[in-house]
Amino acid sequence: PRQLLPNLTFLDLYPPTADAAREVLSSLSAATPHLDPKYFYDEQGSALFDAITRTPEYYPTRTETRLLREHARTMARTLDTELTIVEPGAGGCEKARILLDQWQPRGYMPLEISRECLLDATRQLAPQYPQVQFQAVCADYSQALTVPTGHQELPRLVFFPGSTIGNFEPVARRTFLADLRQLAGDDGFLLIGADLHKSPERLHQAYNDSAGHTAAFNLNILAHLNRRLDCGFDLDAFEHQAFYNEDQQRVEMHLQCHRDQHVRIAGESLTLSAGTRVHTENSYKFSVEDFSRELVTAGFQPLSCWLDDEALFSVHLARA
Ligand code: AVJ
Repeated sequence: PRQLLPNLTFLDLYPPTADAAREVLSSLSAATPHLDPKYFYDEQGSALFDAITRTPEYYPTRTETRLLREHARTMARTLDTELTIVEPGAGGCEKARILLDQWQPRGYMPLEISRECLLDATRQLAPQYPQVQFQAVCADYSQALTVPTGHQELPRLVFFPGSTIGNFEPVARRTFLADLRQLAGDDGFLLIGADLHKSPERLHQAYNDSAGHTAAFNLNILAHLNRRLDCGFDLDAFEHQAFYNEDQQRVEMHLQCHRDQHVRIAGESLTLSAGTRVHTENSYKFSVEDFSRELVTAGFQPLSCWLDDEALFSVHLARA
């Protein structure tokens, strides 16, 4: 790791471009062409996601933020120990700020795939919390959920807000939650956000905001691949689609292709014909009971769960 500030180290495990190219080629060539949602998040994508979180229609971020603010002290009393916070997919670390303010943890380790975003955020944060040791790790946490370990190890609290867990399909979710349990260690904790079932209309609006930020965010996945892998997608040939899939209890996002696209990825050419739909994201919705059961299955003991008045969103605290 590089020492960037007295209390900030930076470890770069950004995945090699060649690996990304092979992965993208194979997922776009599959029977159901798809892309991993992690490709949404380059510098531009993180900025677009930020814009989404400020739209009136997208309730999750502001609801969860309010829950964290309101209950952080109660959480700290329940935890009753010194901690290091580990946050896979930390983005701009906005939510961690709430915990840093109210908990005074000894360490904070954000893992984030967007290097610019991670560096900007931690360079800002570290001087503001001189008593906290910051270990920034640029990594694709979906590849390997391992983190550097130090000597005097404190119990870890794994922080996984935002209902990012909703991106995983049920089987992958079970594995991932078990990985989070490993990451937490035997004396650790998990603080995780899970978006709740609600009316399809409300969900539809949240993923089809009138300002068009969600559409821009969805299309940016191709812009990102153009910038990073020089694929040559024509963004004008694609259209944003988002809808609630009642059977699967998830919001799906797709990019509908209206014109034949000849692109080049990992040295191979690939044609996406007009009418092809590229599946870019699932966002599963949960009930408190089902989600708590999934935590138990992964080896956690649920401690508390907080909901807003409208029961839009849930925040779960569990121990290993
Ligand atoms: C960051 C994955 C939780 O699923 O709601 C927002 C991403 N996609 N609008 C979500 C997203 C479209 C978001 N997560």
